[in-house]
Amino acid sequence: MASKEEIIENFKKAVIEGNLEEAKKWAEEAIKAGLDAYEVITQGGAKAMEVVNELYEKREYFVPEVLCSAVALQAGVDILKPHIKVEKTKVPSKVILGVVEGDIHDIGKNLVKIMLSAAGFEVIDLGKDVPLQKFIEAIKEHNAELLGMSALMSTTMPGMKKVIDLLVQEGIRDKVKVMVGGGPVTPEWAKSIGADARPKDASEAIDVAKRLVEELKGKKG
Ligand code: B12
Repeated sequence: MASKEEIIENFKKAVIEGNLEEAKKWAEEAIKAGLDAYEVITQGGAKAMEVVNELYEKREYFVPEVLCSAVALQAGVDILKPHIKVEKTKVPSKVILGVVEGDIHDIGKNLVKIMLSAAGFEVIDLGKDVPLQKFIEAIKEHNAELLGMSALMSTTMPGMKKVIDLLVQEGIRDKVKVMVGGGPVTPEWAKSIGADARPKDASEAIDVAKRLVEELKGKKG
């Protein structure tokens, strides 16, 4: 049987090459070998996307190749996700999640959804390219405690600020905690737009979500 390192490396290679069948095969091997599913996703899948990005920036890869890698990663994640184990939250809450308008990069957002759901949060996923007003409507409709927004492009990031401004305008900013994330979103920028937190990845999002909900409930008494 292949070692842990070999399995992760082979999964990573399959994602870089956009090889769907190999990605599925090595995700299954990882399960059979009893590896930590989240570690395989991050050390294999997310690391692979960093390499894909380098190849894209060097103009060795173009959008179709990047898309094949994204599809291969997603297929692997689908196999691995039922095996992710995380500690459940003591304060189950509703989270509205989505990728802001103009942006269709949803791999990161989907990972955040998988992790928060595994931790016992009720995730209402609005998907990608979400019209900004829709975030506000969903928060009101579901009476959600948390909002998570994702943006992978510098051109779409400002949408997050618009949503936070809309929350203020609607008088509901103090009813919901806001987490933002995605490659170009820095903690400084998150702070500057009035977000409550910018977890660096899907795993950190769990602890941050738990803390924010506790803060919110504490405030409500
Ligand atoms: C895969 C990919 C694609 C795929 C997306 C497939 C999909 N279903 O998502 C495809 C091929 C479709 C694509 C298209 C395009 N892409 Co693209 N893409 C990428 C790439 C290589 C990887 C992104 C990724 O999936 N990473 C892996 C995941 C796991 O990481 P992540 O998304 O960062 O998420 C983690 C954290 O950020 C965080 N997180 C993310 N969201 C959230 C939300 C919350 C609430 C929290 C708490 C945390 C959190 O947790 C996640 C998991 O741990 C990036 C490169 C990069 N550096 O990001 C370019 C990149 C984002 N793309 C880029 C571009 C330019 C495009 C296109 C315009 C190309 C074109 N000419 O058509 C289009 C845009 C289409 C659109 N309107 O959105 C640029 C953006 C540049 C900019 N302006 O900022 C990048 C940076 C590439 C580059 N170096 O130029 N792309």
